[in-house]
Amino acid sequence: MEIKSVKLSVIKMPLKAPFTTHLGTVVERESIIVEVNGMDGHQGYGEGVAFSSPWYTEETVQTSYHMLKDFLIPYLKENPIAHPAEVTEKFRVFRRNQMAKAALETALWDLYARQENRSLSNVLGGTVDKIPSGVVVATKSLQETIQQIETYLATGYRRVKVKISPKNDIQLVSELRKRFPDLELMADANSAYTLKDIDRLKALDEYGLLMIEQPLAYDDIIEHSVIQNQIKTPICLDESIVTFEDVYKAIELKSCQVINIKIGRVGGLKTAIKIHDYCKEKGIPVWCGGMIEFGISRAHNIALASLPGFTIPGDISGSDRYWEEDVIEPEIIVENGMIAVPTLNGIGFKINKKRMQEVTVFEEYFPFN
Ligand code: OSB
Ligand code: MG
Repeated sequence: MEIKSVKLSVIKMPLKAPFTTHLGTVVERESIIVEVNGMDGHQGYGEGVAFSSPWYTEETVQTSYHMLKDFLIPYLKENPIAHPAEVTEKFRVFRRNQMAKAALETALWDLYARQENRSLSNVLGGTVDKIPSGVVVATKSLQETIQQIETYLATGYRRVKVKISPKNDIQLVSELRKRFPDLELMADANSAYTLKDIDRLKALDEYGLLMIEQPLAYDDIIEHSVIQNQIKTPICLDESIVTFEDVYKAIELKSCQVINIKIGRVGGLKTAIKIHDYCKEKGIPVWCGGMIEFGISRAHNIALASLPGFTIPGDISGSDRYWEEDVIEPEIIVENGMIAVPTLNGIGFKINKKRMQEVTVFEEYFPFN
């Protein structure tokens, strides 16, 4: 792949409404958009999904920018690749920094697919032409949560996820069950519990949740197996899965029955697919997680979620879930609870140049000659 230059753009946009977990509230999203320019005139796009502060993982927008500018882009310049599947192995010389790596790796996949005149879904091995869409409701009050769920159900979303902690869990889940007895409902704890809370987690077994996501520490695998052994509701791991080896350990130890795959958290599409393939072989269902992202990352998620092991609706909602106006066109839309997998080349969306300009706070070019 002959590369002419890479461009990094830091963009910033307010969310339509605050997104609240027990760890804090997100009101504004800052991201790095990576544009890779091929010698042949094609472009590929990727999106860094680290947040402005390290509340979800240790990376931030600033650490990602530093990694991209000072290590990953110079390394790619000095070590040309023939195919995007080579990038992950090459980047192993730099430890971790998964989201920074994924931002550049995903842009190279998009560029490659466009150069091949194929959709990214086709290049990755996608097998479906539409994917089911789930939505996350993360508000401060029960009242707001109920209102939002009603709105999203009316627009067709198939599955709802709420955020729980020992402060709201039983009350929230039992109220929602009364209101929405048949709803495909799941709960994400973002590490709000410890082993001492086992009784609270056992009590949640009564409400027919699809799964409980990441109840224990963000870096735990062993104690999740202790909990999973004592509750019926499947545990899904999110934060604990940062590498393929983490998946191997979690499955061997029976720490979970489901895995949430986020391209950024695992360092790119290559590892995401490796995890998907392994989970499929082991009979572990996977779904695609979300990062309150813009359209570029959303488009990569759609392509990934078109692979056959993604049997559970992911946190892939429409552009209008979070944004007044997204940075891609057309925007991502949910129809009857489904999102169409694009058939156009690459990620299948164009950059909305006008919107990009409005939200860009900083940009920088890195020529390869
Ligand atoms: O834990 O899945 C999570 C958003 C930001 C950080 C972590 C998580 C989330 C979500 C997905 O819950 C939200 C979305 O993108 O719709
Ligand atoms: Mg989660």
